[in-house]
Amino acid sequence: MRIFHDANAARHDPTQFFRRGTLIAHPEQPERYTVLRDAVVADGHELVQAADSGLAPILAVHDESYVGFLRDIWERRAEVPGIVDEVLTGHFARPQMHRKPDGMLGLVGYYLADTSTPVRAGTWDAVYGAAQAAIAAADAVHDAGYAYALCRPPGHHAYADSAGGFCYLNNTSIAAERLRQRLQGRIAILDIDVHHGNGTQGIFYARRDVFTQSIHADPANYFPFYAGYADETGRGEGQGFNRNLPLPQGTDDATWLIALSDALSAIAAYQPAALVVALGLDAAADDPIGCFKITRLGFAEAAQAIARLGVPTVIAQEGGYLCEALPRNLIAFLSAFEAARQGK
Ligand code: SP5
Ligand code: ZN
Repeated sequence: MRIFHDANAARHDPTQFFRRGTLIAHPEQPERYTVLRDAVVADGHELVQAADSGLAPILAVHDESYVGFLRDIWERRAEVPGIVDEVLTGHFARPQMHRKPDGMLGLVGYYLADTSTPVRAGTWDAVYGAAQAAIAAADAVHDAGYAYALCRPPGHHAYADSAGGFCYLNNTSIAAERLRQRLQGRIAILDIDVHHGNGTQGIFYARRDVFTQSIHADPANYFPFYAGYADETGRGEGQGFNRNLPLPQGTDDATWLIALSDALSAIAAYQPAALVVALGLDAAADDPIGCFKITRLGFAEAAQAIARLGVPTVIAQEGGYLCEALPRNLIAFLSAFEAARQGK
């Protein structure tokens, strides 16, 4: 399978984040990229540096001033008094506080939704590269039928105008919108990261031309808490085109695969021109921040079932944190997907 990546992925290097009163090591480490890259290369997949398609496909999903903020904030950090190694904020805008300030100090709390998304020296280059990997994979499915985007940092918690949950640009959504424009057809997104794809839901919530579904841990007591419930089904003309399948913490392969099969039936009924799989591997049993018990076999079965839809598919990397199973689960997923497509 072709693996689209950008060599700048490792340049985003968050060190710590503030979790319930304590600073802990940041789980979204550069090694996630190198471990996954080395594993796919060792398994014989073809590594391709993503072409640079510029800002236009990013701006097709994201707010222009938000993207400008992400691109420029490191260079303009002198405007945020006291910043040394990273731009991070302890103040946050809330929905009822709807004034957008002019100054950078206020803007950091307007655009960054939590303390998991610092901006450091290499952040923009990595974030931009991750989006380009998603775009390049979308452009590749025309002839290949499927491709994998090794996106880092991940994207599905990023809304049109905010970063959060380790995410800055919504790579999955950027790929979906790119496919929609290129194919002039309806696009389905299937998010199997253990966390609800709240940014992706938000981006497409009022649209029916992109059908979003997410299978994840019940947000009642799990990140992202404020979205991801089963009664969130879309708005306006998008009513009925968002679907959440929350599952209890501790969910195992059997339960997860039943929910997956339910989601796949809905995709088949929608008859999309293409599919984007938001592939979080943090549903894995030994993931350090996950809460499901998905095994390597579970990921392989999921890949096989998804592949059997026979729809052109972009697989975009979302979460999945450093542990022994991380590279093994990616290889299992990609191999099973490819084998099912090639009728093996
Ligand atoms: C893309 C993605 O998977 N984002 C996840 C964001 C989760 N944010 C909450 C993290 C809580 C981290 N707990 C760390 C425990 C380390 N031992
Ligand atoms: Zn996740």
